[in-house]
Amino acid sequence: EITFTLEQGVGVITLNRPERLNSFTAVMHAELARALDTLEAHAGLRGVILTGAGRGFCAGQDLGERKPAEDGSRRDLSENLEKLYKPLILRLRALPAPVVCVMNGVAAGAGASLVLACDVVFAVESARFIQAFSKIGLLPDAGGTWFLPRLVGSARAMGAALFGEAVSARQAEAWGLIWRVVPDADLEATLADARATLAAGPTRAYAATKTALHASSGNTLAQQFDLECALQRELGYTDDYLEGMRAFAQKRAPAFTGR
Ligand code: LHQ
Repeated sequence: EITFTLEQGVGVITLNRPERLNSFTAVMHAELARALDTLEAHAGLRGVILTGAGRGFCAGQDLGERKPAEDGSRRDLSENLEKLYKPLILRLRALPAPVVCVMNGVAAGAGASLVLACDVVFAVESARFIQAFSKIGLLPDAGGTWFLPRLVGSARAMGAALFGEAVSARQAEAWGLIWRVVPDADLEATLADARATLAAGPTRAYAATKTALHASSGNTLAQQFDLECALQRELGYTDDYLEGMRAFAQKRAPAFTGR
């Protein structure tokens, strides 16, 4: 239910259940977990791209798979969240390389949370976000209540979460929910560019940047300085820093190796 490639250090995960707008099933979660095993074990990892097949990115939990039993009995939803969604989101956040989402269409429910867990998000103009949870009597999960207020502030987070109206890609860009909107026709080119950028990037600097930016919301300014010092000290010894400085002096583009 996904396709996964890993070339030149860049993993590309494509959610691939287009007839159900790539909504999450237990099988899809298992396949994603296996892809993450591979990515985590790859010493030369330089980035990951997440996208979807067809007209949707991800419509959240497959509601067919999680519906209440026919006899009306209730069920514990936390198990699914704890065992499947929590490791997925935390593992993506912890990867020592950028995770770029190329959002090819609508993201709803936990699908929207998945987008927001990525480090950089490009979205095609026709894409939209739907905090679909309230429509089925739930709260935003899979990290949604953590990501939303941090990205757009509590007023917008509340409005989007409570009323569940679609937020267009343009609106999402204007709010700072995503990095950039691209024309629908540029989907493939955006993916190819992201792939090339990640494959040629200063991967250790990227990883340190990701670590520091993610840590900032829980740190004081003084603690963040300490973290920057520790990370910059390490980067000062990398091949890529040496190469970056040489390239600057020689007025040429750097050829980073990710080391
Ligand atoms: C779907 C789905 C879907 C199955 C579209 N499942 N088939 C929840 C519970 C348990 C524990 C953990 O956490 C969660 C977290 C969650 O993610 S809750 C939120 C779940 N997601 C939703 O409520 C979104 C449901 N989908 C929609 O509202 C719409 O499909 C959107 C607005 C995403 C797209 O609308 P349209 O572009 O009009 O497409 P469509 O509705 O016609 O969908 C196309 C097909 O995909 C359709 O099937 P059909 O056989 O009629 O062609 C849908 O039934 C199916 N589909 N989402 N989540």
